[in-house]
Amino acid sequence: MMATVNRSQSSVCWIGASALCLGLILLTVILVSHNTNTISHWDKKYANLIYEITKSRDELTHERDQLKMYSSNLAEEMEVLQSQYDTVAASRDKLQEELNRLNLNRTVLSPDKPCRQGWIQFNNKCYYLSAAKESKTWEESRKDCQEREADLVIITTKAELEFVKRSSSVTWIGLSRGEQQDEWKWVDGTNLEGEGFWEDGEPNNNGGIEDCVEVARFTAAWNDAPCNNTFSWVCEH
Ligand code: MMA
Ligand code: CA
Repeated sequence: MMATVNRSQSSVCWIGASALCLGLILLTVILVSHNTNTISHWDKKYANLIYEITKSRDELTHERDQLKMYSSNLAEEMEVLQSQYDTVAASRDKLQEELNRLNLNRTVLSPDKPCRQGWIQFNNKCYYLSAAKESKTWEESRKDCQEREADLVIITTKAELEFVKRSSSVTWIGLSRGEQQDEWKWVDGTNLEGEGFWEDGEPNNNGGIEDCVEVARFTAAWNDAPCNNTFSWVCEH
């Protein structure tokens, strides 16, 4: 009886121990497989992430290269536009000048304001004095006056000569050599009558090339000088 009890007791013990062992083994298997699953899950996640990031980087690189190309195209276009702008601006300035000139001619003249804008009245005539920094040959000066619907000044009185004299420079007047060596002709085709207002010793035709007449800056008297010299000038109308 005692032996039977002992045997069945040890059997129960064995079964319990086996179950415990089996349980432990199962637990280990579950834990290990779970761990393996977790690792491969993260690996996949990272691989995906790396794939996505690489794709984004490649796309951005492509976009950057395209933007670089656009930017260099734009720079080229800008250069073209800039040069077109310069051309247009230059022609605008020219037109503005032309407009100013036309407006000057359009100015309504009246007995109390007989001279155009930019012209000076002196004893019932209107005079244009060239700008201080400008200088031209005698012919160019005359052409400038004619473009202003006037001509180089014809001097008839000492007072007019004083008025025409420029303090800062030599001034062309509308007198030049005629057909004869000692003949002097005004721009209106008339010959110089009388003595005129020559400087002492003038006209001397220095070097044989002095066919045009200027007013010296200090003396307010005439001198014959080479027509190709460039001086200030005074127009009259
Ligand atoms: C001198 C004098 C003039 C002449 C000029 C030319 C400075 O004046 O001889 O008669 O016209 O020289 O430069
Ligand atoms: Ca001279």
